[in-house]
This record gives sequence, structure tokens and C-alpha cells, in this order.
Amino acid sequence: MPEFKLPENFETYPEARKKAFLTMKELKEQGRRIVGVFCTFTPWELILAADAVAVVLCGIGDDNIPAAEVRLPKNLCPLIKASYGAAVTDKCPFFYFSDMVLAETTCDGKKKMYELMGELKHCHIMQLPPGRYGKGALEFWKQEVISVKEDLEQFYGITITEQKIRDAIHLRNRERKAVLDFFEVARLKPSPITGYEIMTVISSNEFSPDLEEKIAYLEKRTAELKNLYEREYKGKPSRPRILITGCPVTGVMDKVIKRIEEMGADVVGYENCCGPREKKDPIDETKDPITAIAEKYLRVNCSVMSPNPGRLEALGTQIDEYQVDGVVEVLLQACHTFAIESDAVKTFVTREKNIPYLALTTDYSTADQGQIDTRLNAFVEMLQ
Ligand code: BJ8
Repeated sequence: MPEFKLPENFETYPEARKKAFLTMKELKEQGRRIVGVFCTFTPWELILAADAVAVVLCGIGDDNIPAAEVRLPKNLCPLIKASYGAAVTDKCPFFYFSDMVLAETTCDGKKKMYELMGELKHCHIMQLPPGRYGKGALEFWKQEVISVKEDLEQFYGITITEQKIRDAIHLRNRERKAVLDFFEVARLKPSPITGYEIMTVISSNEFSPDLEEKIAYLEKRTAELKNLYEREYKGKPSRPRILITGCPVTGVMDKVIKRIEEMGADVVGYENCCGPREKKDPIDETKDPITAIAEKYLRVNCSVMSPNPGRLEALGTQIDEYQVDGVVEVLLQACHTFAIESDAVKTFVTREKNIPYLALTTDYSTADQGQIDTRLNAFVEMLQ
């Protein structure tokens, strides 16, 4: 069995991170392939078809940001700085043990950061077309999907067969359904699970190398929660129900999500990449698999796409389905695409859906916690 070294400063790491390092080390020692990813546009099916495990590399803490700011500007999105900082300091077990990184040209900050990350590890960068409706966008993107397949084959010295891709699509569609059903438990009123717990379950399962195990766990948990609702929640009054939209929130869970729930409201849904955004949209299993993969990922409703009307449609559906009373938009500092879209989101939420909206611009530090608390408190009070 091959031996893989831990980083030199391993002993200084907090317990949770040590545990994650040891799990990843074990995977490597079992001979598993590991590919780091960042974004919802990434075709995970190809990674699965290469018999590799996909691990998410998005940084969620502010401890490695100073190391990132040695080369990156201070006024950059905290997600980008935290991701690069964790990689460059060897503090992210998922980056450390990844064989390669599968990245994408979404926002300008990320795509330029990947150039620096490429100095540390092989980064395959998918070129995303700037819009999904442009002439030739799908054909261009399809070629990018093919180039991912070819790079995985070359990097690992393997052949990815069409059958392997079809099997991966089928398994991932089943996983999507299990994750979606779990998210949708919070459509029950009152919700038998907090938004904080939802995200804890989703993110702790994200790195599960065994998708069958993950699906089984989520199905069991969903059934348990539905039973719990029937026994203890049904017919009881509901607290105000809040939907989160905007940038990914895994780096501000304690700062925003936990605080909303401590103040007396329930976070029932996420209209962002932490939520069911892409889970609602399975890959067509009847088509040529590469075309089906390209079509599916080009439909992701991210603000980096121009125009991006699908996001408002999805937001409207989620507001109705989850019986939402108010929307909180989380904008990570210096995220221009979501910040610009927030004006349209506010107008849609307040004028078309007739419910209150609050935008919070924040980063991964705790410096603005007092200010965030004041604004959230006023918002929750207004809903009560
Ligand atoms: S599909 S949301 S995961 S790009 S890094 S855009 S917050 S400035 S993360 Fe994203 Fe893919 Fe879109 Fe989803 Fe803004 Fe920060 Fe850029 Fe970000």
C-alpha cells in the first residue's frame, strides 16, 4: 500500500481538519483518485466515470486569507481568497490530496486565481461561454466537456467509455433526487429541520466517496424527518419562513444562517449553489451522454451568465413551493455579478412576490457581526 505524507505543520491543525486529512490520506492509500472541484458547472459525472472522487475546494474560513493576500488583492471575494489561501498553505486536506483540480472560468476573480493555483497543481480550466443563449454556446461548451474527458484520460492513463459515463449519469441522477427530497422536507410547514442542520447534513455528506452510501443515508434521514413532522410538528404554528439567495453561504453559516434561526425565524430553503439549484434539473439519460452533460450544466442559473433569467424563475417557484415569508440575499464582498443582479432580485421579490427582501454584503470575518445582527433582527421582527 502506498504511503502518503501529511503536511509538515499537521500537528498544529484543529481536530476537525486533522480528521479530514486522515480520511483523505486513507482514500489515497486505498489507491483512490481524487479530483478537486469548485463550481456547480463542473461535470462531476466525468470524474465519477474516471473512478475518481470529486471533492469541493471552496474555502469557508478566514484563517488562510492573510496568506492569500500576499498575492491576491484585499478587495476580492472571500471565497476566492480563502480557497487559494488554504491551498497555498497546505491547510486544505482536499486540495492537498487532490491529484488535479477541475476549475472553470466563471467570475473574473476565480479564473485569475486559478492561474496562481495552477502553479501548485495541475488545474484543468474549463472555458465557460459568457451566456447560454449565444450562437454556438452549446457547441463550444460541449467541446470543453470533451476536453475534460480527454484530460482525465491522459492524466490518469485510462479510457473513459461511453458506458462508464452513462452509469455515472444514472448514479448522479439518483443522488440528485435523494438530495432534492432531503431539501424539500423543509417545504413542510412548520419545517421539522432547521436551515442550519440542512446545510450541516448536506456539507458533511458532500465528501462521501461512496454515493450509494450517501443516497441511502439521505433517504433514511428524509423518511425520519417526515415521520417527525407527522408526530410533532403538523398543525403547529410556524415561525417566519426565510429563503436564502445570492452567493454560496458555507463560509457564513454561523454569521448569518444560525443567527436568523436564533432570532426566531426558520431558514427553509437556499436559492443558491448550496441549495437544490442544480438538483432539480437531472441529466437526460436518453441522449448522447456528452451532449446531455453539456446541455445540463449550461442551464445552471448562475449570475456569471448573461443574461440569466432562469434565476428569477427558479426563485419564484421556490418562494411558492416553500411558502416563504421573506428573502435574505447574501452577497460576498466584491462579488460583482451577484451584487448587480441583486437589484432585479429585490424588485422581483418585493413587487412580484410581494414579500420583504434584505440584502447583506459581508465577508468571512466576524468584524461586521454586530451590524449584521442589527439588520437581521429588524428583518425578523418585521416578519413576526
Ligand atoms: S455556479 S455561484 S459555485 S460560480 S467566487 S461568483 S461568490 S465573486 S461562487 Fe459560484 Fe459556480 Fe456560480 Fe455557483 Fe461571486 Fe465569489 Fe465569484 Fe462566487
